[in-house]
Amino acid sequence: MAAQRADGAPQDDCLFCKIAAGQIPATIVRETETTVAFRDINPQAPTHVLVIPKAHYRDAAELATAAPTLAADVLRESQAVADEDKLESYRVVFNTGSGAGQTVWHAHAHVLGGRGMQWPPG
Ligand code: IU
Repeated sequence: MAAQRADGAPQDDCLFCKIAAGQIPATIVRETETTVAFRDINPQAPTHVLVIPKAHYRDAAELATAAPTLAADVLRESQAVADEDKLESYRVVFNTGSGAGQTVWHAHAHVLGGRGMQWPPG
């Protein structure tokens, strides 16, 4: 049976869908018609903001395949967050899959900045 095509519909059991809908509080730093950016509850840098599409896609790969314009919105908003926090340089991370550390299955960009960064990341 073919996998069901991702359509961005909200998922009842998704925390980030609830944040996007305003049903769960978050420290929101930016909002557009298609995206929300909010501070991570467990920050790993002075700036640690998550940028999410309001529509539900399980990870960055699914988002990019099913809704490439929306994926571009997420990247554009990552730059806007960096501008707001006056970051000259910053890192954007999409943990994709549990082996890479993904724990929330709604696509999100981590925007990290305000301190020195190591390469390679851990
Ligand atoms: P990950 O890439 O899926 O591991 O990132 C999930 C992030 O979501 C992680 O950094 C958490 O601290 C963050 N987070 C949050 O900001 N608010 C929440 O209610 C929950 C997780 I659950």
